[in-house]
This record gives sequence, C-alpha cells and structure tokens, in this order.
Amino acid sequence: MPADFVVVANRLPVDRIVGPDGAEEWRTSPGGLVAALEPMMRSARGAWVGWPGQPDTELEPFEINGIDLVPVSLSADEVADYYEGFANDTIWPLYHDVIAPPQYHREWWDAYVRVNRRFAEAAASIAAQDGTVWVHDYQLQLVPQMVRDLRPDVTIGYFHHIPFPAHGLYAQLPWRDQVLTGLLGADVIGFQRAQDATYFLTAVRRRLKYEVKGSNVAVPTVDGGTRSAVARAFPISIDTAPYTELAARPDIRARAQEIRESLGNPSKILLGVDRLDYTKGIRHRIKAYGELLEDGRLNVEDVTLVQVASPSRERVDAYVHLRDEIELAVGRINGDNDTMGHTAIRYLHQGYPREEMVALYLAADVMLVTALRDGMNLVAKEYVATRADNRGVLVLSEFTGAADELRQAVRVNPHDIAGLKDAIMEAVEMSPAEQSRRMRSLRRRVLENDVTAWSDAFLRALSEVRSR
Ligand code: GDG
Repeated sequence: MPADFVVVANRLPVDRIVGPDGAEEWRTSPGGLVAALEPMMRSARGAWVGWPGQPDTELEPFEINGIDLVPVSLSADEVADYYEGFANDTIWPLYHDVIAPPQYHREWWDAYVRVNRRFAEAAASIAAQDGTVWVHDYQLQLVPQMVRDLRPDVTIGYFHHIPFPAHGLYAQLPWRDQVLTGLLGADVIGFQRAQDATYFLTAVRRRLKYEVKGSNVAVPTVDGGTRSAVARAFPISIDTAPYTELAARPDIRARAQEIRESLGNPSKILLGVDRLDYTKGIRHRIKAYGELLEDGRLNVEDVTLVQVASPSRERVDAYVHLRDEIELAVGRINGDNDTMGHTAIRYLHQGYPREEMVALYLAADVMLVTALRDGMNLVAKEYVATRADNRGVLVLSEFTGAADELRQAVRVNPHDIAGLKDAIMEAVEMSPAEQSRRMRSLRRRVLENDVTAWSDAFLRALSEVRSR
C-alpha cells in the first residue's frame, strides 16, 4: 500500500534476534528518532526504508508495531565500500574537521552512488501521490535529488545529523558538487547548528554559483526556472519521557547507589559515555584526568572516572588504532594510581541497556562531554534529563551542537588540556547551590525542547515550502 509519509534512513529501526532454537525474530530498537516519528507514522500511513543491518539478506517488507518496514538489501562488498568505506571513512572524518584523515577511493564513491539509488528507488516506489519523504543523514546525501527525479510530485526533507564542514575542508571532496546537488534535491535541508547551515550555503554559493538569500537557495529546474530550497538549523533532541521516568524508578535509584558502593564510595564520580569514536575526545579527557591525579589535584581515594566506550565501527582501521591508544592510556593511568580498594578509571568497552545507562547518569556527579566535533551530542541532554534533583555538573565541549543550547554547562575547549583540567576541577568543586542554579536552567531547556518539538518544527517547515 502506498505510504503518505516515508522515512529513509541507513538503518531500519529494528534488530534481528536469533532465538535458542535458531528461529529469527525482529525487534524494534528504541531510539529518539523512532519515538519522535512513531505517532506520525501510525496516523499517516507511514513507511520506513532502510537496511536491516545484515549483509546479503533479502527480506520482504514487513510490519512491526504498526509501521511498515521496507528493507533495502546490501551485499557484503557494498557494506564494506558504501557504509564502512565512503560513509564512515570518507564523509565521517571529512565532516568532523579531518580529526582523522579521510580516505578518498573511487570505487567507494561508485558504491555510494549505487546504494543511494537503491534507497531512492525503494522510497519512490512506495510514496503515495503528493506524499512526503524524509531522508536522514550522511549515508544518503544523494537520495533527495534521486527521489525528486523519480517522483517530482512528492515533498522531500533531509536532515543531517553530523556537522557540515567549513568550505576550505569541504572543498577536498572529489565529488563535492555531486553531493551538494544531491542534497539540494530536498525542499528543506535541516542541520544541527546554524553554523552547519551557513557552511553548507557557502559551499552552494561558491561551488554551484546558485543564488542564496538568507536560508533560501534558488535551485535551477529542468524547465529553465528555479525552485526554492531552504537550509537551516533544527537542533535535534531526545525523547525525554523514558529518561525522566527511569530516573524516578526506585530500583534504578537503588542501582545507582549500588554502583557508587561498588566503586568504593568515592566522594565524586566522573562519567564519560560515548561510542568509541575519535570525534568524542576520549583521549583528551583521559589525559587531563590522568594529569590531575599525577599533579595531586585529584586523589584516587576520592574520585573515579567511569568511561563507557561502546564498541563502534570495529572494522574501520582508524577505530582499531583509537581503541589501542585509549586502552594503553587507561592501563598506564590505572597502573600508576590504583590502590587495592580504588580504581582511577573504570573502563567499560561494552554496550548497556538503557536502564543501566540511567543508573550511571544518576550515580555521576560530573558528566564529561569533551567531543572534538559532534553534530549535537545526545548524551549531554540525557544526563540533564535524569537530574531531577538539580544536582550534578555537565562539562561540555564548545565543539558540540549541544553547546549552542546548553549555555549553563561548564564549557571547554578539549584541545586545551590545561583549560580542560581547570574545568574538571571547577566541576568537582562546584557548590550545591551553583550546581542547582545551572542544572535548573539546563533542564528547562532540554525538557521544553524534546525530540517531538524538533520533528514538529522540521515538518512544519516542510509543509510551509509545500504550500508556497
Ligand atoms: C550522531 C551524531 C547526534 C551510547 N552507548 C550506549 C548507548 N548509547 C547511546 C547514547 C545516545 C546515543 O547512543 C549516542 O548519541 P550521540 O548524540 O551522543 O552520538 P552519535 O552516536 O555519534 O550520534 C550526534 C546524533 O547522531 C543524533 O542526531 O547528536 O552528534 O554524531 O543516545 O545514550 N545506549 C545504550 N547503551 C550503550 O552502551 N543503551
């Protein structure tokens, strides 16, 4: 059945579970995006186009919790070239300010074009007449224009979850014009920060020479006229309800207490939660913390840093090296500082259920978000959402999208190790009254601007373009 509202994202919001008897089953993987779009998907005949996460798997469309899922199949070679290659080893490092060197390979680009076309064809084939297609993220930047070519009747949105780089860096991309043209197929192109939109618009003006007025681009059409595309910021947020509800649950509060006790009841617990990724500044954080112990400004009997580094992109070389570097640094710091009863860093290269993450947020006196570059950073918002008692300090890198909104955090430049050390001390020593003053304002911001407000704002902008 045709769908009025089609979401296109690299992954379907499901995970394959294989039972003990070998029978396979699909389960929805909870995430903010699904939560925000679910009501819309149910009420408006929605469909979600994406890869089920297993290579070489041909699946028929299926329904789960009232949402039609349309699987796009990828071969193992395509996963290597399109996903691990072009998306995660070309675009990801380039768009995060070349923290790691981007790899440019023509065969990866060819696979990217081919796979983007497959997603676009799937979306075009199920979208209802005059329907809406909402494309997500850097894996699918060519899809908007491909959908437009196939289905000029539909309204197309695109949201970019990661940063967009300054023109001087963007210009490195051998396929820079094709990518801009791909994105401009959308009626509304959403970014996390105003700065990302500005960089994009600059690239459009300089590379394609299209006329740009404010956030509007005059995109040439085949009939010799122009149409208007809008590029602006729509800062994403979290689905706050599960976080505030879990944070109020007695068993989760008891678990937070148990975590404190199992760490030897330090007076301060510092926490980092990240995918193990070079953009997240985990090495900088660990270095600053290690130096504070070495300098005697912090004492291992009084503080513990819990670092959850959930496994990520383990087949991409840069991630293999990063893991080695982090684990070497953690081993050294613990070797130099641990006592029988206290550890400097409790390092966990594991993923956890959301309940345990919330218990960790509740146990943490200081949350360290030290990303070198991050589109938004939802962890910062999740921490704030759980702190109903207005206690706790968020240390937040100015290179995250979240820093635009969360002004009452302790702001840091993670490249400045001396400044980062001082910020950690400020957080550790902050008075309860000051914590409460800041946390109150942070919470107001996060609770008022949740993920539903974000998707409503984006969809409103899309319908305004359509009604022009
Ligand atoms: C991209 C952009 C942008 C992590 N470990 C575990 C776990 N997580 C959850 C966190 C959070 C999410 O994963 C990570 O979101 P972030 O926003 O922090 O970062 P990316 O994954 O890089 O996301 C980013 C985002 O897209 C949205 O637009 O903000 O800038 O890079 O929700 O809690 N969750 C569980 N166990 C773990 O071990 N359950």
